[in-house]
Amino acid sequence: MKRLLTIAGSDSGGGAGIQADLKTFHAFGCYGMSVLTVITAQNTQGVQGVLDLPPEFVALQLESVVNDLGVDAAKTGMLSNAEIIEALSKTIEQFNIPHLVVDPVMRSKGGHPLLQDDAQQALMAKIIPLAEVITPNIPEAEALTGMAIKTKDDMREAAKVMHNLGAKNVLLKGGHREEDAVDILFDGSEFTEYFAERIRSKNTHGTGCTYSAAIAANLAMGHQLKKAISISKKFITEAIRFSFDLGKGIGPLNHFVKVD
Ligand code: PXL
Repeated sequence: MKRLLTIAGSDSGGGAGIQADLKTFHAFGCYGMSVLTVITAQNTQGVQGVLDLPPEFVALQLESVVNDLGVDAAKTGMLSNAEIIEALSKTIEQFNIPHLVVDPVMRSKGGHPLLQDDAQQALMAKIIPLAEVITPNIPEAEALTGMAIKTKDDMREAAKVMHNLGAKNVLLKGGHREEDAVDILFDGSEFTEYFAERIRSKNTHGTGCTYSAAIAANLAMGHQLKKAISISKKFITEAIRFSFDLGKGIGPLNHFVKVD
């Protein structure tokens, strides 16, 4: 059984963060492990509080997991501050974690900041260069590149700029654009596009977390990146299609869906 690790924040509401990642690993038949960076007090209506864990304790969790169980692939989600990023980057490098998927999480769906402003530089300098693939959405890509991204050409240009930050591959997700929700992968030489029908649902909490966790799981299972992304895209599309109303706000995806 493949051993999957999420390095991310806890969402007490169970829809995003560590909880979404573990549900996704499970859906793909993988063994899930977690390194918590922060604990959020959160529900479908928003984030009521964030408690950052001490950076050395974040790194200690990673050491504990790697030293005993081992890791076949990992993903990062909410990293919150520069000190946590610094501590993690050292440990990730030291242990040579394979198949690292970096979701450069910056804000919750409701707009709550999940990465401190001064931590973006650390994310770019210390974590993104370690990634096999990064999975920014449009607002995150705009923050990482300083560009305004409106058209598909803008997306391609931004993907190139982000590739120069040192990630081996960049998957720029188009879900925030109004027209076609196409995602674009840039591997340093060519572009690949991923289409999916746009499903209108208010229950999309944890979509980015679930997508990046699914990519990590499929990489661990031996799929090439392009295949890992197409399977994962199908998975989130179905998970959104069968998402459900829970709580009064943005409800969760359905992680029980099956894709082949
Ligand atoms: O979807 C980004 C995200 C990541 N991690 C945690 C979150 C959220 C969004 O709410 O709460 C812990």
